Amino acid sequence: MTLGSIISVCNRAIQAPDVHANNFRAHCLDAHNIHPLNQFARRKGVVTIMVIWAIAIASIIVAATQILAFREATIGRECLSRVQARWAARAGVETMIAIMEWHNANPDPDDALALTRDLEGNAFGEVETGTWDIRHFIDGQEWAGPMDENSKLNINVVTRMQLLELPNISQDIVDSINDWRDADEEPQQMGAEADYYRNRSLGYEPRNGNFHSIAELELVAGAWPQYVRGEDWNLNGRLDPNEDDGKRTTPDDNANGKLDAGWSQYLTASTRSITKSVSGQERLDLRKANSEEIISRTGVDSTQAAAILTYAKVGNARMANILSVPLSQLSGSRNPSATGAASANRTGRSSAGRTPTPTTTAATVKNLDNKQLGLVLNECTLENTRTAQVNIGKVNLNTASRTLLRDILQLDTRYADSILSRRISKQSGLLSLADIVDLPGATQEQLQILGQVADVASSVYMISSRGRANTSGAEAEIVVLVDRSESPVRILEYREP
Ligand SMILES: [Ca+2]
Ligand SMILES: [Ca+2]
Ligand SMILES: [Ca+2]
Ligand SMILES: [Ca+2]
Repeated sequence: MTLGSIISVCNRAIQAPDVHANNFRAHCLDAHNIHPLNQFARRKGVVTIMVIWAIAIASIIVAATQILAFREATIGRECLSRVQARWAARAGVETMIAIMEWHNANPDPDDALALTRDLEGNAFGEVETGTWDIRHFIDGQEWAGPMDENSKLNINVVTRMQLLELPNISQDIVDSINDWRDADEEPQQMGAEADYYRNRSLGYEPRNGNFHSIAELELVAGAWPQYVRGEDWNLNGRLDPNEDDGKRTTPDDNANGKLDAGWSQYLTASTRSITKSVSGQERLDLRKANSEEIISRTGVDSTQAAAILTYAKVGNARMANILSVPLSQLSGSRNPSATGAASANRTGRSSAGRTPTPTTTAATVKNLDNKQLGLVLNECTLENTRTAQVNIGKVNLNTASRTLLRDILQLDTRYADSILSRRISKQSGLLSLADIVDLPGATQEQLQILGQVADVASSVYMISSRGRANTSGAEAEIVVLVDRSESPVRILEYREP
């Protein structure tokens, strides 16, 4: 054996265990089907999937957070806009009330329209973040400023004949309205008292007293909301988009750009009698006053004051009679109302036999001149606090509509038109009812009608203030009913439709 052969055998002998080991390892790996490269790739794949999932989940979380944050930001902006619009509307309301307060503190008996003009002049205004606008409809025409509720007739004194002049009304509804407000439980001919409502399980009965709101009228049998509200579905005195789009949305309107507010444009339940005179003093109660007080407040002479005092002692004495009957004739009457004025009161029509025959002493009494008559009407009162009609406001002839005067109060057309012409021609408006006694058509009968239901001042206003945010244009509305007959001005009703 050569040296080379010996070395070769030794090398094989040395390498033999590794070969066996490698063979064994290969055998084991084969036995478990494990390959080192595959194992590494598999681990890498798992990690990759986990990373992708993590990224996906993180993306979803980020996206959801962004959407949430965006929505919250949007909601926040909308809330802010609504708050800005609401406070702009509120600023409008406060402005109107402040103007009323100022006029209460600074009354001007020589300008009956001063308050109306100031309210109109400030009907549109702005604050830092928004604007307000206040408007209303009367007789199909839109006006700036709050609605004068005294431009309407108070439903608690409206007569049967006047009710029958309302559109869409019928005898049975008129009777039911009377049953609702009269104290008894006796149904009128076609009316409805408690039994009617009980039998229909309506859950309410007639008030048997004065209406508290115009919406209460809708509880009366047959007085459907479409009659009471007409197109003014939310009773805010304004023409809203749904009230001028025909049948597309409730109510069913005629889409003519004008508001037809049904009975609510002629009737109100809110007006109060005004205890203060236009000069800002408490009205003088003629039933309790003495001669000196009457002379100093109205400028009448002592004979006239005595005649007024004599008349005021008559049980049914009314300012309407002082307006419509000359003092020389009035003072000779024991009770002018009993002779004919009382029947005029019931029907608004009768004039026969109203004027009593003057007595010998009454002939010496001078009739009131226009200025004296105006002061007696404006500064004094004969309101009977024991009647159900106490504290009910009168129609302000400075703001009443032509339709109300002609169609509902049924004044002579010529007389109604002459009243409207005079109030337009006088920049200061009608200062007292004495301003309408010398007009064409001013008969005693017509003056009786007006003397009972009309005056030249207003107590209650409905402020419909719409606020608008500057940034987004968002809108909010506040409707407030206020009574300015006393200071501070009182809020009778507040709503945010
Ligand atoms: Ca009744
Ligand atoms: Ca409306
Ligand atoms: Ca409509
Ligand atoms: Ca209309």
